[in-house]
Amino acid sequence: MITVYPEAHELHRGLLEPDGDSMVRSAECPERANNVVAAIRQAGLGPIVAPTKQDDRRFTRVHSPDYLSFLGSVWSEWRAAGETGTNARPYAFVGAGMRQVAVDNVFGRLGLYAFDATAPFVAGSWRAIRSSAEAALTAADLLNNGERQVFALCRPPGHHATSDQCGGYCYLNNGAIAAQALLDDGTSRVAVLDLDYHHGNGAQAIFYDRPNALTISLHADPRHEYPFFAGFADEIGAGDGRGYNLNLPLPLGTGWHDYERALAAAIERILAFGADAVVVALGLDTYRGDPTTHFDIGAEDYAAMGALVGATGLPLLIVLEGGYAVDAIGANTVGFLRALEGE
Ligand code: SP5
Ligand code: ZN
Repeated sequence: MITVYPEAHELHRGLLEPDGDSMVRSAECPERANNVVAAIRQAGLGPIVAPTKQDDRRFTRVHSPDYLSFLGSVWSEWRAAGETGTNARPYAFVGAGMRQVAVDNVFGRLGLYAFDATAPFVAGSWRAIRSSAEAALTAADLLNNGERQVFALCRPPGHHATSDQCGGYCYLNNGAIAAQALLDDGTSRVAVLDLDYHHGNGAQAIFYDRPNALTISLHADPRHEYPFFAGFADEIGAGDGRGYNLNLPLPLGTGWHDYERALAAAIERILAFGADAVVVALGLDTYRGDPTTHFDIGAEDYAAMGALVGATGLPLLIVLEGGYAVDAIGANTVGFLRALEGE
């Protein structure tokens, strides 16, 4: 299996997140992707290639042009405003009844284009963000050229990003951009299967009214877990897309036995839909050793998970999402990917 690895991810470093009264090192750190690529190399999983340069137009199939331009300029605008820190982040958001308007002030725009405070910008962020999405697009092109399974080792992750907002460590929705590219280049029906611990609110929102993109997410129940305000079972799609979004919220503490049943239901729906390709948003934060989450999936279960997904026999584009047990993320990812190929 080919891995597309955007080494520019390392420029997105030194990220901070709020914890209690302090700002601490973000759980979303460069060591995550470094450990995954090292494990893939060590396992001899296949070639590791760099992403190819991509035109903005492939991003704006999913994201608004004004949001894309914000991502490219926010760091320098924030510095130009006299800020001297290392992490640019919003402190004000658009509340209910307020104006959703792109104002001149950079803090206003930071708040407009974000839904939470955990997607900060550092000096190198934009190059890393762009490169991560380019990895997903490169993987889509490889799939279109006949590869059956491709892994986009994306960092930063993407599945929380909507058409015009960052949040949850995500900026561009790598998986949705790849799914749209597949549709644009000849795939009739694409499924996005989100296996991250957190609800895949980004792809859900982006494809909510579309019947040719089936979005499915298995995740911790939003009544108890981030992102809190999306991911409920009654979100089924709208308009022409009604019936083409499936949320499978699971209780905190869910282990492989119950996860497997939900995954089997998801796969059944994908096959009934008649998907021509599947984008898998692979989060390794379902792992029982993850320091930020509350599922009970063991290291050995990732092989069973991969085998179930691989048994669909469909072309698969795997994008990396979360996973914060830095020392285990490599082995867990390789466990999943190896089993996909039916090894
Ligand atoms: C891609 C992905 O997995 N994003 C997950 C984002 C979840 N963010 C949770 C942030 C938790 C903040 N820490 C709260 C500390 C309370 N003591
Ligand atoms: Zn997650």
